[in-house]
Amino acid sequence: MTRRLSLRPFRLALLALLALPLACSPAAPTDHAGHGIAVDLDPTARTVTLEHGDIPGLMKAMTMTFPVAPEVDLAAVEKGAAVDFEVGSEGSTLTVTAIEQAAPPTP
Ligand SMILES: [Cu+2]
Repeated sequence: MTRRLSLRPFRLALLALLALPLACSPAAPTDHAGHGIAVDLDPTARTVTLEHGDIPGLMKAMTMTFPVAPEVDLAAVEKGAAVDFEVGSEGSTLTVTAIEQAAPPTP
């Protein structure tokens, strides 16, 4: 009983240490790369609505609105443009951590 209680703070500290690198790194290994169309952009609310294809390991193709990370420059993306993006998770929230207009297809 006493022993289990004394281990608890240590275990919590260890968990916090393990979580730190994931929370701080912009290109964390939990980021998933996706491709789609930026059907809507809201620079004020800092959201982007993406009609995206399959994101392997994360979700199937769908249209959905994501919050955008503070470091992302939404002005670099035009509404309706084809985009490449990355989705990371901050806590339980999926967030776009990088987005850029896709290069036009080469003939
Ligand atoms: Cu989705």
